[in-house]
Amino acid sequence: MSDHVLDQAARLISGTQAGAVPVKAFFDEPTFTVSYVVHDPETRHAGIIDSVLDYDPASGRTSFKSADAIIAYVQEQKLTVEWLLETHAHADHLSAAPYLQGKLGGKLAIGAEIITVQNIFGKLFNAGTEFARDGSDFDHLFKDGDSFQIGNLKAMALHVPGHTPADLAYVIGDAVFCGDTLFMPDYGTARADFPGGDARQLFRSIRRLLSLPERTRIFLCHDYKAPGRDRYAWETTVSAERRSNVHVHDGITEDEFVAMREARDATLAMPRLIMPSVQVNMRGGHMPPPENNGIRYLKIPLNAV
Ligand SMILES: N[C@@H](CCC(=O)N[C@@H](CS)C(=O)NCC(=O)O)C(=O)O
Ligand SMILES: [Fe+2]
Repeated sequence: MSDHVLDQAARLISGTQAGAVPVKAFFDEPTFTVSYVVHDPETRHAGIIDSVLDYDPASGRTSFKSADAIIAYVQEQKLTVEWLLETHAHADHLSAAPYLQGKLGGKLAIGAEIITVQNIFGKLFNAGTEFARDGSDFDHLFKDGDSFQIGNLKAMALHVPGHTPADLAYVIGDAVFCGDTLFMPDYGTARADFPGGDARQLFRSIRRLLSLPERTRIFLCHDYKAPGRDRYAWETTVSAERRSNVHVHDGITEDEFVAMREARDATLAMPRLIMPSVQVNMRGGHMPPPENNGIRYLKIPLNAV
């Protein structure tokens, strides 16, 4: 089946010199999340991908050490932030995008299917009518194949649903920020059992990414290490994933993947921060409105997930 969007992404990657796009990673060990700053060396315009707001669930306190490290890098490198890009509404950490936007500017973007996710979680958290569920908590919604620029750098959004309905991968030069689809070859793939998740869709999204040029650099959203590996890692290539990803290397069929993924997902506990994360991230990282005492609260639905 021809896939014009993917052909266009492949051309973008092939037309970028290897290593020409600087990518800086920030690893948050409490949530195993990797955030990135990617920039155009000519204009020094930048994008920040999947930032983390520090959150202590015991005290209900938010803090900014992780986000401030990104701000320090942006300032030291004299970058102008053009985009705050979310690969999806994360279920394991709160997004720092609104905090970063307040300090650095930039447009906050996510996939257009976020509206589906907002409806699912808006219902679960019984959000009031102040929660619009139309994507307006974000500045921009990307659809599959949408092009954009970071300075003079060419970039594209690819819709890669499965982990959640709204997942995007961002192709920026020869770098692909794949969100929660692939993990390191020795760890495998993301889970597909969150509300709206689908293992079959995830397989198709992953195989689509793996048909990009072999040398494509892939930057992951998480690393949990893997049995026998004692260091975190978050950068791989299409070639390495096709050769050796334990869940989806070349030759694994869709049915084999789905059976494996569903069996494995049945053994996984919910992420430690799922409840705070989804009710904040469905609002683009904004906190729920304050109650009449001026305090903002997060809810926990009992026996509902
Ligand atoms: N232990 C982690 C697990 C987080 C988790 O479930 N991560 C998702 C991505 S949001 C995943 O795909 N995990 C795959 C796995 O744990 O094998 C936590 O509590 O935060
Ligand atoms: Fe995720």
